[in-house]
This record gives sequence, structure tokens and C-alpha cells, in this order.
Amino acid sequence: MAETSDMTINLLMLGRTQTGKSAAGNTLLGSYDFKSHLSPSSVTTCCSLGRSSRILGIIRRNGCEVALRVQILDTPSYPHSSLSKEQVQDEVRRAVAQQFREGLHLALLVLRADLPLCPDDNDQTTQFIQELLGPTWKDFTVVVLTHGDKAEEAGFSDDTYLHSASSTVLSLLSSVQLKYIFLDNQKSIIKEERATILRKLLDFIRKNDYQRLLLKHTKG
Ligand SMILES: Nc1nc2c(ncn2[C@@H]2O[C@H](COP(=O)(O)OP(=O)(O)OP(=O)(O)O)[C@@H](O)[C@H]2O)c(=O)[nH]1
Ligand SMILES: [Mg+2]
Repeated sequence: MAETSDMTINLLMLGRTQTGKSAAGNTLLGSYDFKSHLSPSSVTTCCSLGRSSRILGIIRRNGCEVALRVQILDTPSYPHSSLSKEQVQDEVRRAVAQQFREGLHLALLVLRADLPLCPDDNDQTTQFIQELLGPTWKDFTVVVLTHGDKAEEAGFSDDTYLHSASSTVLSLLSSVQLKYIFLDNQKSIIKEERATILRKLLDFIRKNDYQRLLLKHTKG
């Protein structure tokens, strides 16, 4: 049961196929709620909601411990190997309206840190997000760079990675006011690492004055 003093954050996973959206959702929840595996076709075909248990040790309010609850909506990718753009948009809008009635705090745009981001791919993805979230999409979007382990194997640390990243990535990061995090979904995350990542996300939410974004309703 959620206690009234608990704080719940609503996060929406978005991104291209096989970038690690479902794996990132699992990492953040500390669970295996979402189906995630390597595949020559898109794995996730409909939205599903994952909920964390009450997480302590992250937030204090007026000197008192407040439990954090994380709700994550995993989504089919765009582009998708078998769904059209309209089908993905309708499915995401339907699920957000159903699961996040009070709106979402952040959309997590998942990119692979170990692959170049090409301008056309980026334009297609950001246009999709803009159409979905509306004109304030940049305020509510955080870039999540997965496959940090592979980038590290190739000799890039989180800092040096940005020196070598393409101008497309750099301008995307700058347009979302440098809201980004690195994730290695390959290893099982320890409690302290997850707490650090959740604190960063809470910081982005705080900078947005805890605003929640409501998506425009569509057919359904
Ligand atoms: N090495 C490494 N592999 C990862 C990482 N994140 C995801 N993967 C792998 O990438 C593959 C795809 O992961 P998914 O979580 O299914 O990706 P997705 O974006 O949800 O894919 P679709 O649902 O098909 O669009 C899986 O084999 C994951 O184990 C990461 O940070 N490092
Ligand atoms: Mg998936």
C-alpha cells in the first residue's frame, strides 16, 4: 500500500529498437519486469508498467525519511520492425493516459553509447518525441546512454566519451539542457549505484518544479 507521504515518479521509456529500453527499465526498477533480449526483430510490441517497491534512503522531507516509488512505462520502439509510427504513437498515448493519469515526470530517451548517432536517425527520433510530448518535450526529456560497458571496453570513460561523441549527440544533449545519464544494463546494479542514478533523476524532476506532463488524448 502506498503511504500518503510516499513520493511516486512516473518515467516513460522511449527510443529506437534494441537500444536497451526494456533493460534500462529493469535496471532502474531493480527487477526483471520487462522482456529484454537480443533479437533481429523488435521485442517489445505493447506498453507495460513496472513498479518498484518502496525505496528508502533517497529522499528526506522536513527531516523525515520519505519512501520513493518508481513507476516505469516500457514502450515499443519507433521505428519498429512490425508496427507503424501511428500504431506506436497510439499505443503509447493510450498507455500513458491509462497508467499515468496525473502525467509523467520524465521521458527517458534511450541511446546506445557504443554506436554513432546519425543525424537522420536523430531527426526521426526527436520528431517522434516532439509529436508525442508536445512543444515542451525538451524540458521533460532525459537522454539515457546504455551500453556504457561496451564504450568503456573501447577505452571511453563517461567523460572522455563526450569528447569523442558526434556533434549530433552533443547538440541533442545540449537541447535537453544536459540532462543525461549513463547506464550499464549488463551487470546487476548494486543498491548504491541505483540510488545515485535515482537521485540524478530526482534532481532533474526538482529542476522542473515537479511538474508532470499530460499527453494530449487521442482516439481510443
Ligand atoms: N552490453 C550491454 N548490453 C545491453 C545493455 N543494455 C541492453 N543490452 C542488451 O541489448 C539487447 C536489447 O535490449 P532490450 O532491453 O531488449 O532493448 P529494447 O530497446 O527494449 O529493444 P526492443 O524492445 O526490441 O525495441 C539485449 O540483449 C540486452 O541485454 C547494456 O547497457 N550493455
Ligand atoms: Mg523492449
